Amino acid sequence: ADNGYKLWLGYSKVTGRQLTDTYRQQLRYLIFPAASVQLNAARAELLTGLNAMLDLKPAEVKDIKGGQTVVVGTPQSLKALAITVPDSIGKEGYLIKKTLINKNQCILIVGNTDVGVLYGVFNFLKLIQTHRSINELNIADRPRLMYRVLDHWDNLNRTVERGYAGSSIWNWHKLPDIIDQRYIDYARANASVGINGSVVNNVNADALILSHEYLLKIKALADVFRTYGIRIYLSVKFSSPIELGGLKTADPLDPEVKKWWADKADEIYRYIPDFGGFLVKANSEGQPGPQRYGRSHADGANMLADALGPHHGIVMWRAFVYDNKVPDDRFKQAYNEFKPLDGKFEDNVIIQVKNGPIDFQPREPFHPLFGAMPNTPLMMEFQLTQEYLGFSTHLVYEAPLFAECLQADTYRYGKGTTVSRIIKGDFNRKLITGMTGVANIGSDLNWCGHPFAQANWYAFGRLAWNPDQSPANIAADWLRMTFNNDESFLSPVKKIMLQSRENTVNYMAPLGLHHIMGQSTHYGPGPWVDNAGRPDWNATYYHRADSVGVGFDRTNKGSDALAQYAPEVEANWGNLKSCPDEYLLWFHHLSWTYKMRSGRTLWDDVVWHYYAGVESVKQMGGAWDKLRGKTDPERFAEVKQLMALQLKEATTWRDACVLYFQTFSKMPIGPGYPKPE
Ligand code: GCW
Repeated sequence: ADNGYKLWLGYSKVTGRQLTDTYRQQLRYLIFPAASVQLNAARAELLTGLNAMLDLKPAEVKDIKGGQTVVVGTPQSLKALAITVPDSIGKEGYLIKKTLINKNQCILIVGNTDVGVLYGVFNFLKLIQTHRSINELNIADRPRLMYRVLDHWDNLNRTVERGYAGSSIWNWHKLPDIIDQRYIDYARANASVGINGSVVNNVNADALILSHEYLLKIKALADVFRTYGIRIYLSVKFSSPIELGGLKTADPLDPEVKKWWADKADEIYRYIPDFGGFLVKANSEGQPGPQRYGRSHADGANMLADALGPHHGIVMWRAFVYDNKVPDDRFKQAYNEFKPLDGKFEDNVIIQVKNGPIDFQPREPFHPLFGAMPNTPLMMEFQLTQEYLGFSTHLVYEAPLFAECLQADTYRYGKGTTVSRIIKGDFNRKLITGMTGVANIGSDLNWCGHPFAQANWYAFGRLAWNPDQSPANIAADWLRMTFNNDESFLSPVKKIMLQSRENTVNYMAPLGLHHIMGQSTHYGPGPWVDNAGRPDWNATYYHRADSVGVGFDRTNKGSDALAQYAPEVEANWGNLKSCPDEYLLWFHHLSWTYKMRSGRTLWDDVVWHYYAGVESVKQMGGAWDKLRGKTDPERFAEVKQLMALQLKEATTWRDACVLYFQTFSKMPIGPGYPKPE
């Protein structure tokens, strides 16, 4: 076993004589003229995959003779065959189709562009990896979002902020001379799910990244990524003109500052003609920004957009802003600052909004900015690295969390205005679109620390390609490609994955509790944190437990954050009769004796959820134990150990939280529950 290094591209041998034969029969000849680097990469991938899975080397031919030919390319690369590709699949889409050419049975894998072909090849390989039939094929697919980007919070000293999978995969010391095979495999994995952008450095950016020396290193990475259709982006520090350029100010309206950025952009594009653009965290958590000069986010973003615009680069400007000097509910700040700027951003600016209003908690309501800025492109920001989900020791499949947000109804243009439709630009076709995921990748042999954390990288790519896919289908594909196609393995493990996020919500922060984790590490429980240095880092700020009850009143009797949503959403979550249990304590302060839908008191329900969470981790461990022998012994043992550790930690979460909240409720832990350990 490769211990997970090959991710979902392990291309394990297809077993079963019948299946192998039907594949082999249909893949005897190959027409794949490859004049570009991307087509070459696609061709190499196809040959590697077929060889590994089927021991097959299709005979490469120039024209169709013997039938059973796979024909791969674009209308240009396949000129001699006069292939047409519909415009409807766009620049990055592909077609996989069974067809007759000169009366011969062929499988066509075609796109309008080389990168479309690359995506087509990966998806064709996926059919074989997942043991699907290729007897009848008629697949047309295209990405629904334009920018599908991974954000690495990687520092230049190779530490990774909130990274739990070793150190940074970028070896800045050895770049640009040494191209690690990891860079290539990283790019392959991304391309296989359609990710087309990578921000390689931390949003808490170092100005050094824009120095000449680093730009040469960036160029070396860009050259690798390009082969796989991936553009490189950089996080930039707003004060770079001061730190790097020696200017006195970074005021976005200052002509010298503008010129400095424009010159810098010109320099970057000299090395990297397809450079993607900048990601900016400004005026947030101590980062410099335009507000330091009395300017707005729009002033700052537009200045950078002007520098990149002539080169077709974009600015991804983050809406993750909050400030302890603003006395209002932290929940409300991003909306308050950005909503008034709707329509004021240049066309090549996209605002990156975290899925929820606070910070990647185990469960958050969708961010109120989604749907509230009709004239501004909003890019979804999800977090793949499990900062608040047990790092890389807890098994948490995040696709259900992502889908919950994407399918949430904002009601901004009537019922059915899901977050997904907002970010796809359904209501304003002129907007650029995108989704980003904070990467969970590091130098660990298995890339992501936990074998199952790879699924979060995979699922992110799939949802960025098409946000409406089902977490269950994505999990099934990932399992088949990463482990095997054995139903007796797949069905219990898929069940484990699909339940895993709710389990973790239960033992960490059920019923809408949020931000009750340990201070600064964000790992274990810390509902008692109340002297973190600023109020909005205290757990007590969020749960507001007292002798009467618990929860944050965000109705119009409290902080009124609910008013930032459409009236239907406000009414739904603001009313105790309709507010789902999952969001209850996000929006309401309720007495410990409040009668829940379950019939239990709120206190008993809190206890019930914490215990149920731990119980489900126990069950998950039991289910995994039964699968010994159904996968390689290395990963089996690794996951088994991780689950045992997760159980210990879930128990700690449960006991700490239950005992802490009990100091307020002063109510007993009901009969039937084991004593906290
Ligand atoms: O989730 C929080 C993290 C910070 C992070 C910040 C952000 C990169 O705790 O470590 O900084 O959000 O998203 O900018």
